[in-house]
Amino acid sequence: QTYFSVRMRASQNGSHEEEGKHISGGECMATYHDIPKKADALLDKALHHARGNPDFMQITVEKISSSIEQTEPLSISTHEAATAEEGQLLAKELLKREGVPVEVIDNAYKQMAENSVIRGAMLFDICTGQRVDAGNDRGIRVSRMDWNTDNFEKWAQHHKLPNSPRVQEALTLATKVSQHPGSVAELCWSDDPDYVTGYVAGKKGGYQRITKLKQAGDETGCRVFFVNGEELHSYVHYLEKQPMFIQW
Ligand code: PML
Repeated sequence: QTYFSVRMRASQNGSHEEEGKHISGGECMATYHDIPKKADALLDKALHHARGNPDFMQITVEKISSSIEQTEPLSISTHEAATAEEGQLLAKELLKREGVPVEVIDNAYKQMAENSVIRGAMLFDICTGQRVDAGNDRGIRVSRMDWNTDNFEKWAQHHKLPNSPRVQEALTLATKVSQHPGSVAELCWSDDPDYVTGYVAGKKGGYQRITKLKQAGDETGCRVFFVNGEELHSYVHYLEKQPMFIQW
């Protein structure tokens, strides 16, 4: 079976050349037959985003020639946080438990405060504490992963969780990232001003949701990967190019 990577990005005041204000992005993989349906779902996501109406939208469809890996989703847990401060304290604690040194966590938060609008993920090396991706506002975009929706819905029902495409996407990404031996932990919360739940993901604790990591109305999101002394080129190649299906 041949699959295609289908991805979307949407922005305001953007173009092919200019990035503009990031509104939305999305990833999936489709058979030739399913390309229209999957592309339409991504377009729908771009058109109905709480960050605003995009005026530039791009859908890229690309045939996948490497073989597709398959893996089970990370285990999931949810921690209730009454306030964003409480949630952030817990996030730092969970990152420590995954093996990220405190100084490295502190440095990541410092850099986050300095570069608030990064579209992809920032990478930090846990040995040096340094940011190791190109260091610009682009970051690294994880691509070529998907989780069949029927299978996800069964999984969600079994775990008594809402059938949310947002959880489906985030858990798909977190699972792919954590599969790499060099990945230590991920910290993420949405740039959607209406969505305050985020997570810490890692090999020990799985996908650990925290119900409040920021104030409602805040459009600043975060996605950080903590990595362990990896050969960066092959690590980034894995994130961007290795196709992966999640199957429960
Ligand atoms: C996003 O929407 O950009 C990330 C959402 C992360 C949390 C999803 C969840 O588990 O509720």
